[in-house]
Amino acid sequence: MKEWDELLAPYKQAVDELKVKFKGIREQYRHSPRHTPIEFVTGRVKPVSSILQKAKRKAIPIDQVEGNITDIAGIRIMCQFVGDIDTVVELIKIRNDFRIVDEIDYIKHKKESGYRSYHMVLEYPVQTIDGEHPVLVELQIRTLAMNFWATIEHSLQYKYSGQIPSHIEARLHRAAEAAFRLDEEMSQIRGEVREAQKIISTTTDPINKP
Ligand code: 0O2
Repeated sequence: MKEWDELLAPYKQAVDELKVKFKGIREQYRHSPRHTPIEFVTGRVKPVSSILQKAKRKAIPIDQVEGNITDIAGIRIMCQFVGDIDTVVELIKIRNDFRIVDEIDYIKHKKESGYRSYHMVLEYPVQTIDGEHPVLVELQIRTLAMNFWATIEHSLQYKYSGQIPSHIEARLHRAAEAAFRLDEEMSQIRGEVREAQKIISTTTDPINKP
């Protein structure tokens, strides 16, 4: 079996390249009068300890993690509004620099924990000195409110080693619903928010100043 550094190198390259590409989409919107559906982009390669834990939990032999663990490379795209998620999904679907191999809508079908996000698994061709090396990348698209909830819940999962006490779990469920209501409320006043943001960007951006 390859050394971890060697195995993870193309995943790191995929994350670096995709971050540049998705940030590029955001920049293109910034230079157009249209609202940008992408607020910010993050990415990471899963730490070896987490890969080993997941492989153990899913009974995947270590030499078969590639192809069986789909989130070794992960990209997260955060959006202001729920409707922006559909726009990002459409933007992803018209691209031809990767292939979509799986799609899971955890927004329409939230997870039992209360987790919401739109997941896609991409097969991304990394160009290496030995030729093309396709790797799987998990793309998570979510609103800022969904991201806030998922980040907090993730740290609690970590703190309690996956066994969150039931009274905290119940509060997390209520918090997930509150985050969803916040997204719904914001969507209702989306037009107002966008107009305000347009005014701010034209008065604070020196390029657009008269
Ligand atoms: P990390 O630290 O985010 O990298 P699973 O069996 O559910 O663990 P699976 O079947 O590979 O994972 O896919 P799934 O359900 O799409 O989950 C993959 C990732 O989605 C997780 O990665 C999380 O990032 C996110 N996610 C899924 N469910 C939840 C949830 O209930 N709460 C939070 N906070 N995030 C979730 P990892 O492996 O947890 O690691």
